[in-house]
Amino acid sequence: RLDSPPPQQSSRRLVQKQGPAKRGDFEKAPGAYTLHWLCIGGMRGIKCMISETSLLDPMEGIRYRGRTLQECMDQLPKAPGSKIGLPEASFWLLLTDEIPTDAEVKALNEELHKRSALPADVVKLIDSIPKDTHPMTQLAMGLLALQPTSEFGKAYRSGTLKKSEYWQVTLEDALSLVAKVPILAARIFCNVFKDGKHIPSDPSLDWAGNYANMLGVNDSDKFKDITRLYLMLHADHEAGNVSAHTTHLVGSALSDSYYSFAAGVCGLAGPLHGLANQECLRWLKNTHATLKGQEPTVELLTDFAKETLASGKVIPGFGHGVLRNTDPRYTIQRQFVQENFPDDPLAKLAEVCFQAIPPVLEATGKVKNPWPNVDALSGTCMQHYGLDQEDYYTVVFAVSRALGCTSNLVWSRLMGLPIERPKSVTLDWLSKNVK
Ligand code: FCX
Repeated sequence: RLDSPPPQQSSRRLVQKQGPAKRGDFEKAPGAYTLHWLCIGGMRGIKCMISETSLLDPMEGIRYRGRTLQECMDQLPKAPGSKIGLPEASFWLLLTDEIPTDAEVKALNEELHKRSALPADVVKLIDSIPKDTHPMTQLAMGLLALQPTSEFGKAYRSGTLKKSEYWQVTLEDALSLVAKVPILAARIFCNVFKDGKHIPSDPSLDWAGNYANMLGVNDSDKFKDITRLYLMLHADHEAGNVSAHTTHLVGSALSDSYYSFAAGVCGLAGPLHGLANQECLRWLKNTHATLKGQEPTVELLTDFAKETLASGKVIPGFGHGVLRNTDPRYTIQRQFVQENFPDDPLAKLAEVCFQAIPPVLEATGKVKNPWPNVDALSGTCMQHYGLDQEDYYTVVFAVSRALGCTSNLVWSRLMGLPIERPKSVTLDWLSKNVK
């Protein structure tokens, strides 16, 4: 029975006591599971969606169209002098299952630049938002303000759009949304953190390099590179994560790409998902300040981690709903850190966290994956180059996630997927109907 759960226990822990509810075992022995677990366990492991663009393996991490992130890094076209696979090339890959040539990425970039201007009314709206509104709220508002530009919305309203043509106008929207989102995001940054001084878009730059440039915090090639890396690594993480799933769910009602991705962005703003990178840098900065110049050690960091757990909080940047290993996105960022700024104080601290935190989480006996995820380092990388306004970090994540979420919408329309409508039950139904 689920009645009167002790308040200190999560519903999942209570359910776990009742059956063999160990994640991953569902595939091996579905009959051994109770419906309790499926309904209350956050739907882990239930295969119920199609995502053509990427697939997440618990041990080796995400593959974009069958390619590991390292393979993407090696194979995707690069900006002159850079070693980072371009994120807009990964957009092409996610959409088409093909690695684009240099000429194709150049053409894509030209197309994106052509579509990138924000309508004057959207600029006016963004500029009028109070500066203390969280940047993610501003981003969601900006995306909704762009919704009237949706080609899908206009074509659907005209009454002449056939089902077989949905994907084409959705592709138009995907291209325009991806083109506009860095311009919108940079405008929000400069309004909030740069007294409204804006740097114009530079059509000679690639999609991510131009975004980095418009932020106006650092004009070095290294900052452009870390931005390219960030945007390439965060582009897609199959369809079950909150932002991708929300975008897909809302899109399944034939809401256009702007409505759908704005909803996904609201999900990304949650601290258990995209906001974890902001929370993680905050945690590192607080720990660094508390150390008052002492060299971080595994012993000290173990104590800090235990204190965080004891205060009832999660340790941001660690754990994952699917991964059961160190996130390869973390590993690739760590390599960048070690090649470029191993002596940065927060990078050194993050390195000690890598040793200290997993054993603390393992010792709880409940954390399925004690290893670091992408958020454990992404903020550390950005702050090194001067982007240290952690409230803004999830916006950078969102700019990247636009690539995967909009690609998925195009494929949902291509496959003619129906509206999503799973079944819910009540606690009373559960207690009466499960073994
Ligand atoms: N610190 C403390 N407790 C943690 C933890 C962490 N880093 N990770 C998991 N746990 C706890 C859970 O809160 C849960 O406790 P409960 O049963 O008392 O509710 C228990 O361990 C089992 O959770 P688990 O099955 O391992 O993990 P979930 O799939 O439920 O949750 C997230 C996965 C990512 C939400 C969880 O690990 C977490 O909160 N991590 C910290 C926040 C974070 O880094 N999020 C970013 C994830 C990712 F990269 C992204 O989506 O962007």
